[in-house]
Amino acid sequence: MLPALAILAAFAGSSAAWVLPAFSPFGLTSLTERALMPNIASGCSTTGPASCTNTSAVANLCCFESPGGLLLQTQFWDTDPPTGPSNSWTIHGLWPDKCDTTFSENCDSSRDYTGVSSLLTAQGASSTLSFMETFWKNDPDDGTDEELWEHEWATHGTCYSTLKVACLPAGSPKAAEAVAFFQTVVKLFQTLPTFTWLSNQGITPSSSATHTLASLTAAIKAESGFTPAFDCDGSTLNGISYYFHLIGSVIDGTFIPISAYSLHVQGSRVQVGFFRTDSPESSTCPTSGIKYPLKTGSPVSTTSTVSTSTSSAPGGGGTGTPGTLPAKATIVSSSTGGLLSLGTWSTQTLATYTLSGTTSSFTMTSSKGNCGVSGGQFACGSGVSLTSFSAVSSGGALLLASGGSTAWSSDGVPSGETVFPVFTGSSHADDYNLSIIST
Ligand SMILES: *[C@@H]1O[C@H](CO)[C@@H](O)[C@H](O)[C@H]1NC(C)=O
Ligand SMILES: CC(=O)N[C@H]1CO[C@H](CO)[C@@H](O)[C@@H]1O
Repeated sequence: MLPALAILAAFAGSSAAWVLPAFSPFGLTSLTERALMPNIASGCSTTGPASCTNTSAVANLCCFESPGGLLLQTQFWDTDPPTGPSNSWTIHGLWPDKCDTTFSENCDSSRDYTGVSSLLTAQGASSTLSFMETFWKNDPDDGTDEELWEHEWATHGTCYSTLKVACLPAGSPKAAEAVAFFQTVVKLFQTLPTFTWLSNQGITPSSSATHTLASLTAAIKAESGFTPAFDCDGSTLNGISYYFHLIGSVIDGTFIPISAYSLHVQGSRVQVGFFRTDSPESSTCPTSGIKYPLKTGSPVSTTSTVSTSTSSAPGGGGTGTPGTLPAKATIVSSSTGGLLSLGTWSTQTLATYTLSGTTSSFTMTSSKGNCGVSGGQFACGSGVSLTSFSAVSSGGALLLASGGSTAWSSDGVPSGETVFPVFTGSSHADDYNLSIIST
């Protein structure tokens, strides 16, 4: 079996964390880790502000994706003609939307590279290439896979500020940034097993069943913790987009999942706003009667097991593997933003927390002091007494729990300078989960 298939199998069978430093692919075997390691390093810090969440201008756009800081990992479900394995969605691309959901395309024709497969092979990324050959498929009526890869790079890849040639280490080979792009897209896709997530929630392809948009959306949210946008051709499901902000560079930064809502078609692209309430999503699909057709062809094996060793991956970041408590983490809300050092909920640059203990019982501190829950409110500071927390693996995320509950809530949703205290339970107006993201 190809190593690449084994990697997917490892994902399909387990709930690997899907918020990961691009360098740290979810506890793969060391051999695979080496094979998928980017060839170049950005040198960027992993603790800066996430794209689209900064409150003042950030100068170094090699380490801060801008203006395209709203990243969409898009996938296809192509059945007519079928492409890729019968039990996996396939990669469409990774698109940089601006924070207001508009976007640019075809940003630098001088870097419209051809011969992607040769570039990947020449630059030591042949395992990325073999994965792409199975999972990044063009509609044969539209052209070859190579043509789709070239198109995705030229149309979207050239628009990333963090992938400009001037951002690369001196002496990088020509097109090294495109090689890094393909490696990152593959690694991110491997954390987003749409077929398995839907199947885990009882939604499998069928020639007769129909689904509501709400049930499809709820299924992915239950598995991943976040709301994607579905795409349809008429009433037939054919695509999905997962939304991210990015800390650092596309080369080796950390993708922070966010939820999407309120979609409408603009040209062939989807427009999206940010998910702030639990109201139903809209997308390019109708609200009901959605078909998820069978795909003919061969399945990829999901029975083989690959070590899900939780040893820290090279490249600085932890793996974020559920079951392992990171020593340093940011705490990210499933709604928007995350926690500051005083323990308040904010969309500003998140604090780094120090965690000690195990997933079943640990304590937290921030730069302000001890963290704890008192009178139902979470806070950190010099006068705060430590209380014990636990971490619950859910749908690929590691959720912060107090008293065994992963529910948290506040009296409002933060924006700009406005922050809100964080309470245990869901009794306040806006409730959310808090993911522990290794830094
Ligand atoms: C965030 O940083 C980018 C890049 O410097 C800048 O264009 C944008 O205006 C900043 N956003 C805010 C709200 O200051
Ligand atoms: C608001 C929210 O997403 N709440 C979820 C937090 O996690 C628990 C269990 O993992 C879910 O049951 C809640 O719906």
